[in-house]
Amino acid sequence: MKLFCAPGTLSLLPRIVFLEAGLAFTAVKIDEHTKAIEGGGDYRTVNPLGYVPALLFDDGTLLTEGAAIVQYIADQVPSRRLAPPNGTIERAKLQAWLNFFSSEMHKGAYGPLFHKGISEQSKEMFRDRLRARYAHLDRHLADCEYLMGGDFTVADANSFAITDWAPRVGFDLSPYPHVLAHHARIGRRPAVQAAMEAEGPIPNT
Ligand SMILES: N[C@@H](CCC(=O)N[C@@H](CS)C(=O)NCC(=O)O)C(=O)O
Repeated sequence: MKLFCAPGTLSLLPRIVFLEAGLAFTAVKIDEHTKAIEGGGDYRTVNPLGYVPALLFDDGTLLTEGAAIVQYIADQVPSRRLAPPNGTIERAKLQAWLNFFSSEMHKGAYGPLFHKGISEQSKEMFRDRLRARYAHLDRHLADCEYLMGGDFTVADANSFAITDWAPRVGFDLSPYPHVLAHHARIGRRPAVQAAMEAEGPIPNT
């Protein structure tokens, strides 16, 4: 299995989950902007959508979307309890968090903040959106160590991966102490530290 990655992106999420799961995979680095694959080739020939993460199976099957990839990995090793069993309300709640991070936080707020062409006025609108979403997350984390309660799951890894972008877009997390504590807690996990190290430094763009 090949996991296509780029430093500073959402590929940190499945990389963390692979390490938490203890499953073997091969990471393939790409340049997020030029789409060049390290070692040669154009990433768009693998994933026409051009974005990471993507998981390429040995039989040629391609799985895109971080939320789908991490659930697939979690389901390979149920003993690690990285996601509740399929078909349960707990699993649906986990999916609600993954969708929240993907749509409300990533695409609906962080993504536009990374774009250089967007006006400061528009950026403030996206920061407002992040403030409302982080206030919700902070209230939830006031009562639990992990998003799903007592166990670390792929949802915690998702929160970590995207919250790590806050300083890069000048978003102040200090009004959200429970989010900050959660971020620090997840960041201390050996798998998370190893994944960050392996993703490598974020290139200047
Ligand atoms: N819907 C995708 C979005 C992935 C995504 O936006 N990845 C960004 C990096 S965080 C990317 O590769 N952007 C480059 C591009 O869209 O060309 C997912 O949730 O996995």
